Amino acid sequence: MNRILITGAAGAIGSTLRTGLRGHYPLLRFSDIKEMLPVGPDEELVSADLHDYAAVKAVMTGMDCVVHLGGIPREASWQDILAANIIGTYNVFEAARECGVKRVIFASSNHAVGYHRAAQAIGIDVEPRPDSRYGVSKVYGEALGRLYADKHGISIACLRIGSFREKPTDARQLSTWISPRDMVQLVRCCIDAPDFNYLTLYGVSNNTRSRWKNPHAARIGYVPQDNAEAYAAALEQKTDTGAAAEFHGGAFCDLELTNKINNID
Ligand code: 15L
Repeated sequence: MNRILITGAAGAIGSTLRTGLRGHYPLLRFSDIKEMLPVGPDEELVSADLHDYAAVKAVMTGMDCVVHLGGIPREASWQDILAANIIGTYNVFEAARECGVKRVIFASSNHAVGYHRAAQAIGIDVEPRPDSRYGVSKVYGEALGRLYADKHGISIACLRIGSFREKPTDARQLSTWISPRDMVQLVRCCIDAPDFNYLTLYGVSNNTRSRWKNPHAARIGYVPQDNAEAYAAALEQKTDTGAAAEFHGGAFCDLELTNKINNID
């Protein structure tokens, strides 16, 4: 993989990858609708609205691999999720197919499986249990990835990213945190790994309290270096209550909740 496109490159993860991937690939093309830092060597900056198929196809042309971070990274209205995460993600996979891209790395989220009980450690094969419209858009993106892997032979990695932060900020993140340097390593492993058809990975650091089993990490050589436990003393008391405490998805599970927690099996 020599020519890498990053969508949503102006966001938090995209900006970290811009620094972290620099110098490792002959061409890095960064796309966003937002303004980005000035261009560096071996970098191209392009503006593309993911909702506009022609624009997505134009930025995809000539690429070997796409890291698709673009879209809304939190809960939002259906109209906004539809435009950015549903239509935008379809445009990315379809343009990848049309342009002969070999691999797509899709930024999914733990919120695709957020309504599993936190008391239960989960692996990659649990049923989808989205905790939000945002989570539904990530389940959909994973399903699209599976379709494009099976039907069109594009190599796909879906990253169920946990809490990407400089440092963990609350008790939940003692299990869900992924550090910037582990995020860079994870994406590099996905880009560099030899052929694979379809992989699901949790995007999480080497946290002692992690509740996510990550069997495909070894498959791509991902060995996270950071552990949120180093911050435990300061954060252990910063716990959630209600649904946010009960389920993997944390606060997303409380948003707009009208059901009773006990009714969720
Ligand atoms: C996500 O998917 C969000 O993009 C991020 O802002 C965090 O809220 C994270 O999940 C999390 O679960 O902590």
